[in-house]
Amino acid sequence: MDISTLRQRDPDHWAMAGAIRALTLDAVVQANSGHSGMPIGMADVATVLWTRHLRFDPKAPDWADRDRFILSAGHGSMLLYALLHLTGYEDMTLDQIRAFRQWGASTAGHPEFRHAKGIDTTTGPLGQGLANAVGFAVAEEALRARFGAAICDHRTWVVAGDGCLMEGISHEAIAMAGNLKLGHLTVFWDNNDITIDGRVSLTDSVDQPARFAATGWHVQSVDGHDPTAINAAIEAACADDRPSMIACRTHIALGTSAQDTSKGHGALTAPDLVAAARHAWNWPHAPFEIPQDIRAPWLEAGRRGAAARVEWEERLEAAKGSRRALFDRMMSGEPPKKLAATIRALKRQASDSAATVATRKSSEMVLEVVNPIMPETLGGSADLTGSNNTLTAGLGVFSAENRGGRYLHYGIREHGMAAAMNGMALHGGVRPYGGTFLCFADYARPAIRLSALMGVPVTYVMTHDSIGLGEDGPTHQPIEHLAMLRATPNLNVFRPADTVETAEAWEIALTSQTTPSVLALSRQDLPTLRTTHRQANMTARGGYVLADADGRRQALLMATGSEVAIAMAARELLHAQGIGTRVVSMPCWELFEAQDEAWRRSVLPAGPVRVAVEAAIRFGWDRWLFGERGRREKSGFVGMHGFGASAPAPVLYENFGITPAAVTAKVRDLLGLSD
Ligand SMILES: Cc1ncc(C[n+]2csc(CCOP(=O)(O)OP(=O)(O)O)c2C)c(N)n1
Ligand SMILES: [Mg+2]
Repeated sequence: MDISTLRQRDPDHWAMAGAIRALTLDAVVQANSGHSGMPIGMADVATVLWTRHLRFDPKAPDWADRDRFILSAGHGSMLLYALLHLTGYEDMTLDQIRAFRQWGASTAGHPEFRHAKGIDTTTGPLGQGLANAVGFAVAEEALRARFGAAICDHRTWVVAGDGCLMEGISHEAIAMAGNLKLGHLTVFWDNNDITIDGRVSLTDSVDQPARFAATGWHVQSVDGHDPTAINAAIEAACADDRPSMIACRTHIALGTSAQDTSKGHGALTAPDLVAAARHAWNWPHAPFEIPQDIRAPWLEAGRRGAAARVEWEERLEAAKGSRRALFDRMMSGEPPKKLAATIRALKRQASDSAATVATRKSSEMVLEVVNPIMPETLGGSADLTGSNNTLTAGLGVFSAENRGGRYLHYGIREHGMAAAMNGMALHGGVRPYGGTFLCFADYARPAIRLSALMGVPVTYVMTHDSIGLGEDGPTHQPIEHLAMLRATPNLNVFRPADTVETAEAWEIALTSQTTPSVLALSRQDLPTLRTTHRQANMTARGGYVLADADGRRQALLMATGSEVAIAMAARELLHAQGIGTRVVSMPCWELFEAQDEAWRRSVLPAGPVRVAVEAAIRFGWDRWLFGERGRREKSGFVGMHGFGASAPAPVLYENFGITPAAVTAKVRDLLGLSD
């Protein structure tokens, strides 16, 4: 690639793109780490998009109807930071760019949601941003269907690298987008033929344009350094009603001695390389200096969207009362006021009827009353609708033909579903929930982690939560999954024992603003244990006394979900033997941990022997088997010690020794009583 030809082809464009390249080089040199090559290679595409097409207003960065720009190739974070700075986002100061990758700076190694305005999602784990974008585009379509194009009509743009497209999640994402005909979604593929280990051909010979075309996308290929061609491709993408992929042939680390090599991927810091690159780019300015005549058109680009934003505000202002109020409430993420009363009514009814019901069914009962009063919910399942009980009457199916539908058939794509739900939640205005089997949390794990890291209120409906699912056997029986999920910071893992706790867990999930939730739900029927109605949401306490000891308290049983009933039966047996036993239901460890110590001590007082009962591995239970401040209580665990097996559930519980009799024996043993 002859740099001087590029420089002369469109000098004004070249200078503006040069500002991105120079800021990238300077920030990486300053940090002595980072990724120089990708922003340098994609600077031309980004310049054309941000100066001519992207609908945004740095003065109103939260504008609901703005376009979303997703840097799926998150290692190229300086591309985004440079764009935000150049176009005038107030919190993306030059000082922040100078502090690239340093403690406390908003300019983290990879873009992090909430660090600065204009960072619409956290990226870095390759492929996630691309799949988030599917969710953004779904949310946009859903809100447009509800509120009309006058209120919601924007686009989602993605920059994806070779890595994003190689990751398996990309296939789930593009297949969903193609099937759903998400025409407001455009992906720029940074087709530079380089990854860390070398040329892409080392590992991959996929015909990417053909792959996208095969999944229903509109596909174009352009020279990624030709602003005219890029512009024409963007216009064609906007004119097509399919999602668009623009393969941008680019040169990683363009104009440096590392160009077109994997060396160009990482931090370019060698002084001679840096000096030579600046010379080749014709960028004589001091580090971090953007001359006024180059900054001015960038700031002008940043002002392009202001008029559209003001017009949009006027249209929103003109929208009639209740519609306007609903839009505002949905965008705020606040649940409707009616939610609390609705949940309470269901709890009362569940306590009164005291039915025996699987908690996956309880969850459906909750959704049946919640979905009609929360038009923001977007439900779905990864092809397990009838098992996850996630579809309620009247939701309608979201599809290419029906944007008003509120249920997504995600297909067998747990990872894509989870990442898309992140995108929906990040977009705002919708509240996603999606189902699969708890065991397949593994397939969704990278995106669940990002829900937690970003703090977005996605709800994972994960049924078939133990060996209690029975005959499907050990491949389907989660054993270590609760521990994995509980180990994840900022994730509420609920394992409710009955319909009442399920309703309470849903209430917390649906009111959460910054914490995602997992609902671990049983396949098998469970008795109602909360038979006396209590207004208070006891699940919000994380753990509470379900039934106290008769007489002197000698034993304390802790359990979750389906095993709470086993603990209650053990309590009966122990009481018959004169052993006073308290049962503590612990539907959410994270919320229990968040209570003050006084609450935890009152629920789990020192003294009695402790036994935890859960049809999963012990990992993590020691936190509760020990007393507060590490005091050792006499304690034991009744649960799983290895993988499950294929057999009817009662047979499994019997053979794996998770029974009232086994709990009783454990307590007696701890008390030093012989059988
Ligand atoms: C899931 C995941 N795996 C591995 C990495 C580490 N990683 C960061 S960038 C990269 C190479 C990506 O290649 P490409 O997308 O072509 O980026 P380019 O080298 O062109 O900038 C890898 C393997 C990652 N960030 N995420
Ligand atoms: Mg590459």
